[in-house]
Amino acid sequence: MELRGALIGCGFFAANHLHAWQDIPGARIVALCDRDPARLADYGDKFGIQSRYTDAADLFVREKLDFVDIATTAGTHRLLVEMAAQHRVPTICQKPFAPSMEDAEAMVRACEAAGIPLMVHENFRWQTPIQAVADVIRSGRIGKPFFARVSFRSAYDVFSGQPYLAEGERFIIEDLGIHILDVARFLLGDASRITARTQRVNPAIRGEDVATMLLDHASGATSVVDCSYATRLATEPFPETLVEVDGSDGSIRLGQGYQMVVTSPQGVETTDVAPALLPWATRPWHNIQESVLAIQNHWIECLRQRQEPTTSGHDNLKTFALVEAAYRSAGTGQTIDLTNG
Ligand code: NAD
Ligand code: 89V
Repeated sequence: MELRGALIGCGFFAANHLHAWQDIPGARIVALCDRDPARLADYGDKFGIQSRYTDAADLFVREKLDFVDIATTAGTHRLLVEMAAQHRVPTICQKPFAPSMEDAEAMVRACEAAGIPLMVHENFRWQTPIQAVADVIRSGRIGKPFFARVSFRSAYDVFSGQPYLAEGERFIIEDLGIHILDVARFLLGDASRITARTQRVNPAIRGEDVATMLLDHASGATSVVDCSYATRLATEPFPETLVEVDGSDGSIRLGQGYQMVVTSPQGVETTDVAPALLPWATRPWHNIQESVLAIQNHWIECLRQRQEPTTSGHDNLKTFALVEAAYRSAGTGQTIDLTNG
């Protein structure tokens, strides 16, 4: 049976969702919603979707849906997720999940009470190179990981496509660090403590554009998560996340250009873990674009198998708690303990 979805929020990033939905057999976006009629018309025409709404409340009343994909910015997530829960429509919500922990927890509660699945579109861990690193860790080839560095440093102009990123009081941890912290959790497990420092180098924006974070993981491992949009490099790496993992028996280095070097008792192996360039993708975004297809495929599989998505709302509360704690640490200079509430 074909699964019928609706997409809310026809902005900058939603084009990737819509392209990816077209590539997923057995699922179809049957309706679109955006409060901006021009954007609604543009995406409706481009993707051949005739059912269009400027008011999400109308969409939920009039459409018979198997899921909804919310691709608006964080300020509207709670309202829309609670609306979906009220209509018992399984929901995907873009990151950042919410502007506050209170909102994030309320959304998880609303979906649990309605008995519907909720997945946060936290796609970075679904990138091909990140999955490749996780596969090596899982294989046991490098032994027990005791250290990781997960690093995203760039000077790419993200503000031209997403002008709101220059306007918020918070920037890099909330928008980008959230992905990188999630990757650290994905690779090394949950964190118990975090220490963070932030800087603003670009005077034209309001929030911080550099963040350096130190995490203690429950496993005993330590990680450094560092993010910058103020780093000019010989070859611009956007949007590559670089990873180093040291284990008791070896190491992994995911370097720029999507090259992964694994050193283990079996020797040294270099693998090209570059993402595919999907027909609708454009460099340098293709790594992220491929992960959109991967996470949406995962959602459909989970819906069909009645399984909890790996980045469920419940799981994402832990990534969101790291974001909140990082800002608290940067503000106070203190290490924040995540184990006591
Ligand atoms: P955008 O501002 O370009 O688009 C948001 C759209 O939502 C706008 O067209 C707006 O009119 C519409 N909208 C807002 N409130 C609405 C409502 N109540 N009902 C209907 N429509 C509404 O934003 P964007 O850059 O596309 O980002 C959207 C989200 O995607 C953000 O949360 C952002 O952080 C996230 N994002 C994720 C990734 C990723 O890789 N996961 C990449 C980029 C952006
Ligand atoms: O993935 C994101 O959320 C984007 C970007 C990669 C530009 O930070 O906002």
